[in-house]
Amino acid sequence: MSEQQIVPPRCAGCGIPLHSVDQNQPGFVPEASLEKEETICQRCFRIKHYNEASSVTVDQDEFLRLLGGIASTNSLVVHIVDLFDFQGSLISGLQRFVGNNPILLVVNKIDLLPRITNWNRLRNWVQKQAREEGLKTVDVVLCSARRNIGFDRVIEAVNTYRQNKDVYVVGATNVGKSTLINRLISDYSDLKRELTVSRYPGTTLDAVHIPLDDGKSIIDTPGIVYSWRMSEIVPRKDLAALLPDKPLKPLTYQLNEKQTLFFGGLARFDFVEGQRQSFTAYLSSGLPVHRTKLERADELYAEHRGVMLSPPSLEDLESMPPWTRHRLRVPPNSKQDVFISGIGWIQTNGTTGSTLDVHVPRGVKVMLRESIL
Ligand SMILES: Nc1nc2c(ncn2[C@@H]2O[C@H](COP(=O)(O)OP(=O)(O)OP(=O)(O)O)[C@@H](O)[C@H]2O)c(=O)[nH]1
Ligand SMILES: [Mg+2]
Repeated sequence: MSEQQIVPPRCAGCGIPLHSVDQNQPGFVPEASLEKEETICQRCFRIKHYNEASSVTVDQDEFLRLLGGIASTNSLVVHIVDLFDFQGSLISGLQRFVGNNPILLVVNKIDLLPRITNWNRLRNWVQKQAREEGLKTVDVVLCSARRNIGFDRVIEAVNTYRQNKDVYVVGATNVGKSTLINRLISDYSDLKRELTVSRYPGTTLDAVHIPLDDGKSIIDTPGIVYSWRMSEIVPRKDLAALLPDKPLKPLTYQLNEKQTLFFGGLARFDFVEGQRQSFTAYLSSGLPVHRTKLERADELYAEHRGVMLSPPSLEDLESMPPWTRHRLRVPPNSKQDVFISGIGWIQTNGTTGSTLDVHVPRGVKVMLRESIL
């Protein structure tokens, strides 16, 4: 008890220690608010009320210490992954950090997939992908925290595996950890409390312990920053165009070999070799697609980048890493996705195989995967 009195109070929205010393430091609150309960810091206030983009980044070593500390606890680990950026947001080495604690994999943002999705098939796909990445889980649940879809199953699974333990919610930035916990709080306790959520990655700054009625806690954690995610690389003002808000509308392109698609100015997709076939792109509708001949692609980019081929805008081009090329070979008779972290994916439909080049800012994860749909 006495220990609690000497630690500084923390922001109820993002977990940062509160102070009233310097307005420009995260955690600032006017002195009068310091003594109140459930205070939120000025930054959280601005995110909540003005949708402001926060520019604080969490020290990753600090974060890994927090994650590694879970190994010595007896808890349930809920790992949240963003379905739109599955391979970008999965923490494949999570088991190493959390020791013997069970991991429940919650796949969030399923509202972004077309309504006609075969959910059983998708769940099997998730299980297989997680296994391939070396992640052992006790169960897999699909949900949409924001749209309140599949939440009965989330609660049922948490109840089943929690067994009077604490619950750590972990994941990459922006996958919806805080949104999901806000829903859990309203189901598990009478607390009138709301964690800060925002469209920008890096909202939660430190662990936030939320007491449950049985004396245990749900713990929100800051998101891990993966530099291979496009959402960590693009300027913040372009995130709205990049991150989908509504169900993805598949766009189908009949392409001959030697044709190219540009996805804004963020990625370029070359159909280098193969028989004429269709490709189905699942992207945010905020990202304009331009089609051209492969032989004209370099020229088109040089002429129109930052303007017709945007985001990013001209003034932000400088801050982006240069593009690198990934060569992919799709085997015959296989339905695969070209996955580009943060952009979405392009489904291949050909029966004869193909050779593809994908150009993206250096570091962004690009891979072929078994088709999600
Ligand atoms: N489409 C969709 N968006 C969601 C869903 N859940 C959360 N989001 C959105 O994802 C964004 C990030 O949500 P947060 O809850 O702040 O994510 P977080 O994982 O806590 O992020 P950090 O604190 O930065 O690690 C917000 O814009 C949410 O509205 C969902 O089920 N579907
Ligand atoms: Mg958060």
